Amino acid sequence: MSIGVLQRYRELLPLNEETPLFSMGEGDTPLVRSRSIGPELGCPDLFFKLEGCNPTGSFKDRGMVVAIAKAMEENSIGVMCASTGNTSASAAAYSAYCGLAAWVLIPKGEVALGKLAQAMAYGARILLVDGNFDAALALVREFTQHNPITLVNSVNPHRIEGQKTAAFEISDLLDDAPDYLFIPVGNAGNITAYWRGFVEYHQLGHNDTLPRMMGFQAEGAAPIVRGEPVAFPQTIASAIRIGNPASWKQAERARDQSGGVIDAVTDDEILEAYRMLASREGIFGEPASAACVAGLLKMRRNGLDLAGKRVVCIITGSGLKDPDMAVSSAQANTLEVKPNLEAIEAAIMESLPSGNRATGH
Ligand code: AN7
Repeated sequence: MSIGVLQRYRELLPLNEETPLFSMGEGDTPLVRSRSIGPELGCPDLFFKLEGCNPTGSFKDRGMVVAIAKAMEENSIGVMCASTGNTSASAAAYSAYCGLAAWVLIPKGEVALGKLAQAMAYGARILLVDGNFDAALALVREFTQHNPITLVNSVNPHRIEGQKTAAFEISDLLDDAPDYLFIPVGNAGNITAYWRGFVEYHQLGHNDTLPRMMGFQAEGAAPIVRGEPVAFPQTIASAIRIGNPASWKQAERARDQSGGVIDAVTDDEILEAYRMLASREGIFGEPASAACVAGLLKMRRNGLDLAGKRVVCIITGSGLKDPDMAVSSAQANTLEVKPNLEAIEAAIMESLPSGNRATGH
């Protein structure tokens, strides 16, 4: 049986005797050493934390298990969230497991297909809002203030508490904090959670050091970088298409206290990192996740010295969440062939790396 976040970090979470302890297998995700990008950047100690390996395919499950356990403890009848997709998938799954009702508000036409499919399959009530994520979150905050339904967006402090456990796992595996933590920023809950986790582990004496927090927004949805809300956020990375992050101030604090940065990367840079991660590392993250790798490549280009540094990139969600993006961004890898051996041989010869062609037969 999976131990899960609640039991494993019981002492470091806001739990009591009344809180039910359960797990769908969240947490304890892989930390994989880079074999290609790291060495190329002069950074042999580059690691990817694969949060897509959580039960619903994103980091949200770490926080959701705590938020839902607390909702159960408080005898809540149901939960509600606004979402660019992953929060809704996670809320829907954990609610199904616990027998709670779930209502999710989703910006109509802006959520990746896999995430919508999950929320539907898990039986959540889906309200398609003719507006963006920020508008949907404002509605959920307002509604849950006046109704006995638990808000499970990251403005619910239990979400942040659960998500901080990823920082504990990284620290345990590396025997200290890394030098740099690269992470995508949308509503800014996760960067807040990681910073809290590292600070707590430091205060407890488990870590000697603290990482620099390196957060990356998409250029068309970069309110923290610009210093003002973005009314109509735009980016291909739909998970982080957010114009007015709820944890804005906490993210700035994490940046400033850690001596880090919050910067922006373009959609082209995100797509380049997205393809590179999958085709050269075998790690299929979603576009929003690739934003932090794009950020790493950008910082390196701008002269950041990574020699001797330990660097972790948080791959926040699975690439399978957004199949349309995967297919459209790798079209060139498919080839139609006639169903005969000659056609197959011709196609293979055509696509062999040029050095191997002579020895192909
Ligand atoms: C894959 O699901 O906001 O900065 O509603 O799905 O903590 O918001 C998702 C955000 C990064 C940004 N990577 O994290 C939602 C939602 C992925 C994400 C982020 C999200 P935060």
